Amino acid sequence: MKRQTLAALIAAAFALAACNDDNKQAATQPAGESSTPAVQTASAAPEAPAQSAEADVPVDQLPVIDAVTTHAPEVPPPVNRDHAALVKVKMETVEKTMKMADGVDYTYWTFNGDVPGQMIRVREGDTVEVEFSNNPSSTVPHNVDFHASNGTGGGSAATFTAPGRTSTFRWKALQSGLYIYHCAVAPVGMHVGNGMYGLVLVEPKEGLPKVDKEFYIVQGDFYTKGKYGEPGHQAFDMDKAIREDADYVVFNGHVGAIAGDNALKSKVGDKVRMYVGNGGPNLVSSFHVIGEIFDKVYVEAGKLVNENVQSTLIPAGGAAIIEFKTDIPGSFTIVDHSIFRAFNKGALGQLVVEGEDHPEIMTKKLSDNAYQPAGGAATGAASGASAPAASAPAASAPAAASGASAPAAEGH
Ligand SMILES: [Cu+2]
Repeated sequence: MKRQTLAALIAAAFALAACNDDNKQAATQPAGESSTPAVQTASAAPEAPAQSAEADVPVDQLPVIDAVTTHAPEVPPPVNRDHAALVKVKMETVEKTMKMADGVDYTYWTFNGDVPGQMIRVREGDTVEVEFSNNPSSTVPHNVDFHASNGTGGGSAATFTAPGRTSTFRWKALQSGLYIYHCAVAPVGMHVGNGMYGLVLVEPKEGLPKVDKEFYIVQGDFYTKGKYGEPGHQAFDMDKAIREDADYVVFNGHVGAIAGDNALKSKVGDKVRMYVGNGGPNLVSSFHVIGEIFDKVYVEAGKLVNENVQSTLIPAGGAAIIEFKTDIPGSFTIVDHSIFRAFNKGALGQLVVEGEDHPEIMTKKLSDNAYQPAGGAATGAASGASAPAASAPAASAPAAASGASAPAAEGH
């Protein structure tokens, strides 16, 4: 079954690659909606043409903006516009050897030099012009499929680009949401499995509510010849990938990318928004922050909002927008709650929250005494030496360094 699927994908990708005249420019389509005035003040963007409605502004009359793109975990600033624009985005595919974990190197295939690729933020109704370059040092062609677009292959035929070439194409952001983009050159699973994915946020016309902190996180699974933590340069293992037998499951491409010195940071009382994607190629994420309840989840990054969520599913090739207020200080461990992935395969990060303590929300341990079952003698010795380690913060030991024997001390 998997092999049949792979064969179908390969066939589809070749068909797309051969179909270069399929490059329809969705920009000519009418937006079909009147504008909703934004509450924000105007940005430094060029003045929009005077208009009472946004529909039917020809693409050559749109103001032109160079996209502000960011490497994870940074998020581009809010769009702050009340009109459509032609947003120019530069993407470069680079094959690059980087650290997967301590002592472990891997030759990633990247958009703009890291995994995930840079985050792109546009507004519903914008036309996005992509200048897509494949670095001359690349060994294979690459392309990009924008899940945020409507059109055959998400632009994969239009952007199919040999090493040392540059392609451009345009697509119109018809629908708001948070969307994966990924390479779709055959074998697709290998390109995605080597790290070729990132996120596009298409803000609704009225913008998103203001928050204090925003973070960009993408989970991915990796398949290496050696097992987890085996030192040296590790090659991609196609057989393990087909079996979905991941050696590494990580946030932002590398073990420890958002843990330890790289932990995410906020303050008590902050409203935090996480833009979380899952590049796959195979595994569905049970995304969870230990010690936090998600106040809001934009389910599958669409318009459905769920509240008071503990863990949210993020499909491979999908995303979620997660919001919560930080109530008390501490280190909040970010995991895929398919929990061996967190403590044995790398899917572990931290949000470190600083500020005033609030013991009315959660106390520290108030007492630790010998346990005396009803009618029985006291068991256990004096407190202290026998105290369990379970209260130690899990955050102190990212799986990055400690490998397969990562600690069990984890409090929910
Ligand atoms: Cu590729």
